[in-house]
Amino acid sequence: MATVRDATYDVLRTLGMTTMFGNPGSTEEPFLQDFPADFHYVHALHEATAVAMADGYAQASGTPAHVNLHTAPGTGNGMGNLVTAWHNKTPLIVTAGQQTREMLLLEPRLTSRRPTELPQPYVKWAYEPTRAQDIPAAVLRAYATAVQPPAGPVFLSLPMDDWAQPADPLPAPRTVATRFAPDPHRLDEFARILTDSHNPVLVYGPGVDRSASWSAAVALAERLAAPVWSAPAPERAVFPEDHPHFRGVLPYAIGPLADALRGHDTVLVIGAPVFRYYPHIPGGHLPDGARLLHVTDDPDEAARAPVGDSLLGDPGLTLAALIDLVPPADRPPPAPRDAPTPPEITTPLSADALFAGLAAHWPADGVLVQESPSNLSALRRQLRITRPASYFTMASGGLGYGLPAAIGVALAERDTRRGRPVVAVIGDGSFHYSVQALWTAARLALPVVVVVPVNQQYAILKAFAELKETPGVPGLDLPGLDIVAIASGYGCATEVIQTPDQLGAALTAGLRADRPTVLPVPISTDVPSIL
Ligand SMILES: Cc1ncc(C[n+]2csc(CCOP(=O)(O)OP(=O)(O)O)c2C)c(N)n1
Repeated sequence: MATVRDATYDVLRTLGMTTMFGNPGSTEEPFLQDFPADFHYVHALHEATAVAMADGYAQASGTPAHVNLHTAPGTGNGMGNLVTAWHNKTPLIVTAGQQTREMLLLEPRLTSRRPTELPQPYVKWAYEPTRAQDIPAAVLRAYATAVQPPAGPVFLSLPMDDWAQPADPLPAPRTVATRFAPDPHRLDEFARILTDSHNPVLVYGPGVDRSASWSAAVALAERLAAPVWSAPAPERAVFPEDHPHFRGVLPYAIGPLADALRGHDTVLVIGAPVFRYYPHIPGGHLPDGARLLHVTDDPDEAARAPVGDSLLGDPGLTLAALIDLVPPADRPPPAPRDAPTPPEITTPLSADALFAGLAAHWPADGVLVQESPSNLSALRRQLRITRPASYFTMASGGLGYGLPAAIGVALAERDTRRGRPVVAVIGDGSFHYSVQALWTAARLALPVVVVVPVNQQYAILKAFAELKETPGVPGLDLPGLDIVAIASGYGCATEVIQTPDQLGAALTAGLRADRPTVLPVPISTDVPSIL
């Protein structure tokens, strides 16, 4: 007779979810027993790593991913990257074990006390099935919830004595749509406002990349002869950054962002919140005389925008519809940006010189995953992303995402047979939050290259303290960390890099290797400004 366990694996097969990221515990063992040969268990040494690897895998493969965590403590360990998955809008099914139903009343060791509350508010749905027989259908419902807009993580708490129970007949497979079109009347209004504008500007957000609509984004910009900004602090790149219309990434503070948009009468934001700010620098949200139009597939994002008029719709479908509705503008296109200035080569290297070196040796189809807080401006200034789905970082501000996410991306590149090279740039502080991910990469023989700019400090926090005039904060320096020893301990190739040429050679070798490569690069300890 089929068990709940058999039926659940069948449902996961039907959904194409045969890769499972996790870290096992006793409450998961009855589910994981006799692990089916057609499934791949990706063993993470810590739950933060499991969640972020799954997130990277889901984003790069374009399909939801499954993470299996250990009851309350494992869910707790995974929580930081669950916050990130929520902000990243990554569809994840997170399952966690639960103690035996027969003992739950007396709360034995490893009981998750209020399992559906624990991951809140960073899941779209959290459920512990009332009956063991409901697990397979709950997985189907979890999937449908995770993939519908706005996509995001969902959570199931699964008691360990449910798996051997006899199953009900398998639930009927069903599908749901993952995009919806904008209201045509409101879209007409938006198109009319854009057509009547004298100097519109486009602000594209990660939703444009998630909906695979770079070509429509370019077509609308060219039709409107409008400059294009990336929305602030984006978790994905949104537009070819070598296109003459591209202006860069907007600053993530109220006043400076409005200053960057000065002179425009209409600001069209597609696929982003209005706006993702970080330090509080007061001012108007928009320059005087500007009107904001907002397109998002997230009703909450539409509701919390402080200014502008919103329209719900998939970014790609909305872009395609707008292109048909606006006539070509009768004005000259914006002038291209200046090329980045070649930085001076110093010892140690400046962040700009390091990233110019990286750009000089960048593989054409390379994928960049970054978590390099204070050096992000230098990285984005020197290395321009020119292809879709090739830049990933966390939307949340929570560290410990980038390194494991890069490994999830690299695994997806292998599993989809696309095989793009993956390079992570991870600050020497950020490196340590989920560092065990390196072991998984080594076990999987993934040729990820991790470049670590070493400034031996939490530089961005020093910059923030300067901006906010809060001197004397402890815990901002990082002396005495031996990245080479740590990386080799986890099974990686590793080498300290001093010059751009050395970096080029190590990058080429690392991307051809049969294991990960970690390249610490000592850089200047100057603290860049926060904006
Ligand atoms: C989980 C988590 N803990 C702490 C922080 C606070 N924080 C933000 S940036 C940062 C320092 C990052 O250091 P590093 O990666 O070396 O980058 P740098 O600022 O030096 O460029 C810290 C600790 C955070 N964002 N997330």
